[in-house]
Amino acid sequence: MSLSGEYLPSTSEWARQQAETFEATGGKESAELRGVPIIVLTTVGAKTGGLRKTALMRVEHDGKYAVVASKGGAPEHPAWFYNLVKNPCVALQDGDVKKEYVAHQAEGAERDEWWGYATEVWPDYDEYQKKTDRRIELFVLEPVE
Ligand code: F42
Repeated sequence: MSLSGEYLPSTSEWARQQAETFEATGGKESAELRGVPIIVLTTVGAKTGGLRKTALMRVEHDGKYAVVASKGGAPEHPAWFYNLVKNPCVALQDGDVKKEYVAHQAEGAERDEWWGYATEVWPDYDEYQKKTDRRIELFVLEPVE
């Protein structure tokens, strides 16, 4: 199963730039945010059906990844959150490796475990959560065998 659809660039210039440069250079350029590694997640648009590419912090453990729908603590979820809810089949590029995963929203103990991995990598996630009443959602991505 490989994701198909027309690539629709993000309306956020800085994020679009980082995602496109990262992908085009096989993860060699624009690979970090403040010195912390990023990944690029490709999702299928919940409304457009187009392919959306989103730079996110790299949170990996035992071959699985988490993506955190923080959007800097904004009151609303990022748009890509809705894509994941509707279309859990995604692609994730880490360095020059791009693979397919199936995402699920983490709850309970799993969510606590992965929130720990995420804040180890990017402590600001805790600050973002303090900024908003919205529960910042976390998805765990399992590789498609
Ligand atoms: N954002 C995070 O939430 N978490 C992170 O860990 C994170 C890390 C990060 C690292 C580097 C970097 O450059 C950016 C980083 N960001 C991080 C920001 C991230 O890349 C996104 O810019 C941010 O999360 C906002 O995501 P967004 O999907 O809301 O993007 C906006 C700007 C956007 O592109 N909106 C589009 C638009 O046209 O307004 C719509 C995008 C979309 O997916 N639309 C769907 C569709 O069908 O095409 C519909 C979605 C719906 O509402 O149903």
